[in-house]
This record gives sequence, C-alpha cells and structure tokens, in this order.
Amino acid sequence: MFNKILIANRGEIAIRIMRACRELGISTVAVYSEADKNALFAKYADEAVFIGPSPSSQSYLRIENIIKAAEETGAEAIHPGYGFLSENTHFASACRESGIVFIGPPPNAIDAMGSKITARQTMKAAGVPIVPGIEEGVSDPGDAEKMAESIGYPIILKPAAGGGGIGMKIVMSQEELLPALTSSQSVARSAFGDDTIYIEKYLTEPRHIEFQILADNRGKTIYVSDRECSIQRRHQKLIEESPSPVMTPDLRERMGSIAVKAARAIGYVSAGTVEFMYSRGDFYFLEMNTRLQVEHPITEMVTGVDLAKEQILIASGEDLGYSQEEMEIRGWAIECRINAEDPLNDFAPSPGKIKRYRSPGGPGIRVDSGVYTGYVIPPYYDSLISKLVAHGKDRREAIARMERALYEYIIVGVKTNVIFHKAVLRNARFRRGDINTQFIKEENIIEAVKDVAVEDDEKGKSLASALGADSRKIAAISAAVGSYLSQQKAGEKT
Ligand code: MV4
Repeated sequence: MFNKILIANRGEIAIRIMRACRELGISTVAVYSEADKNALFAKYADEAVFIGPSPSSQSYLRIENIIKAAEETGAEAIHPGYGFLSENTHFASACRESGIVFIGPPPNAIDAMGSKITARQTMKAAGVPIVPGIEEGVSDPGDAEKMAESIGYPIILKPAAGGGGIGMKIVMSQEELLPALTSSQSVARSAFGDDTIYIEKYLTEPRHIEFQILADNRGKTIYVSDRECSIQRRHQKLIEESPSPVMTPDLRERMGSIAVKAARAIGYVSAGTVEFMYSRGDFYFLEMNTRLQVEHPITEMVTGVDLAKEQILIASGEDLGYSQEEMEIRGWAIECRINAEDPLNDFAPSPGKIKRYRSPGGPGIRVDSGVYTGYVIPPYYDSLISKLVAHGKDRREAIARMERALYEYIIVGVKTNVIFHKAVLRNARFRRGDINTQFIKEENIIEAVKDVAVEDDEKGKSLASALGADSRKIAAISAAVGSYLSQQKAGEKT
C-alpha cells in the first residue's frame, strides 16, 4: 500500500480523494495554483505544493510541475481526479516514466477510447452494440452524401477526436449536409486540431444511461450500478440518479454485462464508466470515460462501495474486494450539482465571495464541497460549489429528501442554480421518471425557475416582516434564508 499520494486536482474532488486516503492511513499532498491559496482542499492535505499561476494551463495542466511536486514530496502515486489531466495519455505515461503510479487505467486503455472512430470499431468487434453509422472518417462531400443516404436521415456528424458535444451537427436532410460538414470540420479543427468527422444515425430524445465499472489487475471486472444522466444542459449534467427509472433487473444485467465486455475489450483497469444512449428499449455504446466521474457518489450511496478507495487499492496492486453477486442496489440516490451560476441569465457563471454558507444535513444527505463562508470562488475554473446527494429507500423518498435539503441550503453572495433544481424536482414528468436528454427544453424549465425565484423571495419577505424587521433589514433577512432575488439585493448593498 502507498504511504503518500499526490492529488492532481482541486476543489471538492481533491477533498473527496483525500478523505479516502485518510481512511486508508495514507498521507496526502495537494497541489494548488495562485487562485487556490486559501482553498479548503489545500488546507485539508497533509502537505501542499504551489504549482503556478491561476490559469489551469499554467498550473493544473502543467505535467512537469506536478511530477516535480510528487518527486519533491516523495509521493508514490498520483490521483488525477476528473477533468484536467485525468484522461491525458501523456500524463499517465509521464507518471510511469518517473516511477510514480498513476491512479487510473493504463495509458493504452485511455488511448483506445480517445478516438471515437477507433472506439466504435473496437466495440463493434467486441460485440458491443453501437449506434448505426459508419466506422470510418469522411472528408469528401460526395462520400458523405452516400454514407448519409445509406444510413437514412436524420443523421448526426461527430468529430472523431471530440467529446462533450463539441462540433456535433444534426442533419435532417441532404440540403443541410454540406454546410453542416464544413462547420463540423472547422469546429473540430480548432477545438481538437483534428477535423476527422464520422456519421451516425441520429436518435431523437435518447436517455443517457451509464454504467460504473471496476476492474483490477487480475482481469476481474464488475459493473457497480447504473446511473441516469439525462438532465443536462449544453452537455453539462445537472442532475443524476441511480438507478435509472427505466432500469429492470433484466436490463441491468444485459447492459451491465455489455459494459464489462467493453472494459475487457480494451484491457481496462481501475474505475471507469461506460455511457450508453437508450431509446425505446434499445441501447447503444456512446463513449467510455476513463476516470472517476463527478457523479460517482450516487453509485456509492446505493451500493455502499467507496469508489475512490477501490481505485487506490487497485492501483496499489490489490485484488478487487467485491464480486458481481455482492453488488446490490439499496434504495435510490439523486445528485444535484450546485453551481455558482445564474439560471435566469443563461446560466452565466457567478464567481465571487460566499458571504454566508450553510449546507443541509440530516437523514440521507451527503454534501461534497470545497467551500466555506468567506471563500471566494475564483473565475478560472468550473463553477461547482458542491454536489448535493440525497439517498432514500425509494425514488419518492430520495426526491422528498432532496427537496427538503434544497430548502435548507443557504448560499449568499453568489447566484446559484438551487432554484433550477427546485423547479426540476417539482416537475410532474421528472417525478414520473419520464425524462430524456431534451427534458429541460421540452418542459420549459427556465420559465418554471422564474416562478420558484419569485416564490422564494416572497417567503423571505414574509419571514422578515413576521420578525418585525424594518425595510432596511428585509433584504438582509430574506437573503439569509437564501432567496434568489434578495441574493441580488444583498450583493448590491452589503
Ligand atoms: C447522439 C445523439 C443522438 N444520436 N448521437 C451528445 C454528446 C455526446 N456525448 C453524444 N451526444 C449525442 N449523441 C446520436 N447518434 C444525441 C446526443 C445528445 C446527448 C447525448 C447524451 C446526453 C445528452 C445529450 C444531449 C444532446 C444530444
């Protein structure tokens, strides 16, 4: 087992990984940028090493700075968290060359999923269902027309080097094909330095369902739980749950076995996620994430498996301590990503000082965060304040707990998407579990968010007047109960 691990990440995920280390009796090294001098994660660690200026390109993405910090502190392993260098083959290789263990999959497994075309070919050969389409790139418009014709419209153009929806174009008919191809190619060229595009049949309103897997060095691979991640906006997940509302024991067994097959086909080791699109009973491989994901806590809540800890144990050479038969789903878990962003202003980021902070607690609630009262959210990184997770005996109880926790949550000083979550959780279709990747648009959730904002503000004001506050204090009191409109006022006045 390792004595010391360096965490090459920041914020809530750095703390999450250090918590696993602490439980395992492993010392921790944080690395931090200029903007993170006062961050909680840097103080939580046993040691903290400064690695550069605030922009991540000069700190968290600097491979040589991070390797140097590990060498200087004597860390035997590096956990990359998610984002940053977590799926960077060069980084995984650089660790290996320096005699440091990369806590994640082998570099060639990361590579195998890097190109979407190669991944499709590998998956198809392994017997994993893929979306109907072409398993090669296309650049000639004439070839593209023939391919699209053979698949049948609507089709979707995807960059081979891509991910996260960047450069994707839906094409409804032949007239739209040429301009779409040109546009996809140019976005792909500037975003990924590679303009290879391929074509798939476009599925309307799919669900996004993914499977957590764990694999050790001896070839033991299991699926841990399924997650429904259909509530997304511009490819940013906002709410995830486990299990998926459409899951049955039979479907879980079929999809889970395919996920294991996908992982085995590329010699996968560590924790990973196989993403599927699900539509009307059929499912197709989408991509594989070769990292610990943001939404891993919901799987931990329903299975009791500590995924960060298992990653560390596997990386240290231990055998997986669980069997497939032991994996049981207990109850239901939902995660709301609490972001510093304004849902009423196109989700614009809202960095700045958190003037007042009180997170929810009580039965079935888990809050993973890296903030505190007085903390200043820097503008340089993602806007995640915390991951609020509710666990209950069934979906209904998990939803009730989440709504109760959102009611308790007080964050003053920055705009947050708490009102967005309240609006989704009360939506009738969400409550029925009838969701897909177009849900926010189809249900016009943004309009519902406005109603929640007004209601919250009225509650704040009536509480203030019940307390006999004068008009000067009303804004402050309603801000203290976390209402949206008053956050603005408090922000202006205090
Ligand atoms: C698709 C699709 C429909 N048909 N592919 C978007 C991000 C990338 N991971 C895959 N994406 C999609 N690929 C075909 N053939 C619809 C999406 C998609 C989507 C997928 C998963 C989760 C959310 C999404 C939101 C919009 C579109």
